[in-house]
Amino acid sequence: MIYDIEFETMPREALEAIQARRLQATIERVCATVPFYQKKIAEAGLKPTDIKSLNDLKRLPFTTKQDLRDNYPFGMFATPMENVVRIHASSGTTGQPTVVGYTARDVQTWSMLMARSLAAGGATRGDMIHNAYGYGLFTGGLGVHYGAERLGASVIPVSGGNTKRQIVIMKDFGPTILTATPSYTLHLAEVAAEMGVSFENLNFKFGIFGAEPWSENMRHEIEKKLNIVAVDIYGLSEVMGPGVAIECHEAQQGLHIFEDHFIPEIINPETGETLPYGETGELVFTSITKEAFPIIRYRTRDITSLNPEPCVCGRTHVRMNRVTGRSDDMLIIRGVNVFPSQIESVLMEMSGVEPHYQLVVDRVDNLDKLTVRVEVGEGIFSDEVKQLQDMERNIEKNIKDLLGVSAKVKLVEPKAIERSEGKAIRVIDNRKI
Ligand code: DLL
Repeated sequence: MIYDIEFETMPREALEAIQARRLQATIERVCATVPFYQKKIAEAGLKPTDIKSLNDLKRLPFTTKQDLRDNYPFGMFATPMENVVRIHASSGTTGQPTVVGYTARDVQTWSMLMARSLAAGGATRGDMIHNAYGYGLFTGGLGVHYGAERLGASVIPVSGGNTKRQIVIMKDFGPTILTATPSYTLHLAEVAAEMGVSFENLNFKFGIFGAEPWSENMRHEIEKKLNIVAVDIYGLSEVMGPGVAIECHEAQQGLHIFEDHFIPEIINPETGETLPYGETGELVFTSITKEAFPIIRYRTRDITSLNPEPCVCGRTHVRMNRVTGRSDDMLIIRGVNVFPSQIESVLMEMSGVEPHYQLVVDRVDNLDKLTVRVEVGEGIFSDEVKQLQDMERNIEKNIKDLLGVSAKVKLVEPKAIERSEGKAIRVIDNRKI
């Protein structure tokens, strides 16, 4: 179902006219209210009135995570605090968190975009949504929650954690849609199995998963284990939260970006040059309707490409391909660039391997050493040592053949890798310490 048929299927020309108008208004606004933008845009030799068309976007300076940190906590807000009704913050695993604010109208816009997203992912008014994204400063829980209510679905605000109780709720309430991170979803599946609950007997039809990179093979694994159709949802606190882009369940092939609210660009991360559709690079967003926390050409660090092909679902908004990783998560192992999701793809191709893994990078004698720890099923772990070793060598060979990087694979017993209730920690890089 398309929630907002007028805007989601708008002809490109009309959409671009709206974007240009909203962009102009946003630039005028930030130059009038945010000293950071005022200064930066003036330094680039521009006046707000110079931004007349979408082509002028490229003339504007980028905004980086560092800029947000420099203006911590509220320096980037474009409205007095009395108009701010909600505050969220990114997790800030590396350095200071980023703090973002919303006016009442921003919360309404976000709810509407989340209602669009949930509908694209298969939800309708009649559905019951089991929302296992964390509630709190993280945008996942409340983002889905408000969208579900806006759509008119019933939402169970279960949040992350208390996993056994979640399974009981699934059994007793019969929710039809699951929203969670892909890694927590796998943990839910595992705990359900331990409790003797089969997803075949639950009511789930669709799952809407995101907040961390996951591979196509992981999607197949989840769809098989949960007996559902799984779609990918993308977003980030700095731009809004979840609901910046979503896959439609009809195609399951790339995420439609809600371009009437956000203008995407792909740039070469080294040169800053804007790349054409189809080329892979860093995703950059400009928000064009936000009031409290507008953001101009924000460098997300997420690596992907844009696909302008028409989609079977009828939406005219451009699609971004699955995010393969963040440029700052990219591991450079003896000069070879590898993303955790590429390793994940190789692992998920192997039979007997479970979707729980961790990459450990060390530097020994000035050489990078990558160890891939991956779980295998109970039956396999109790097999003979020789068989396990053969399997390890086999995976190492596939990683080398497909990604060109040498890794040491260590098969570990079930549950050896810590489970996450939110975003999984996939990489332990001991080189930085
Ligand atoms: O993760 C918002 C969100 C909540 C998205 C729930 C989807 C579902 P942050 O905590 O600010 O916001 O983290 C944003 O997470 O820049 C990406 O690196 C990563 N990310 C988010 N969604 C995806 C996805 C939320 N579908 C950062 N695939 C982003 C890959 C994702 N990475």
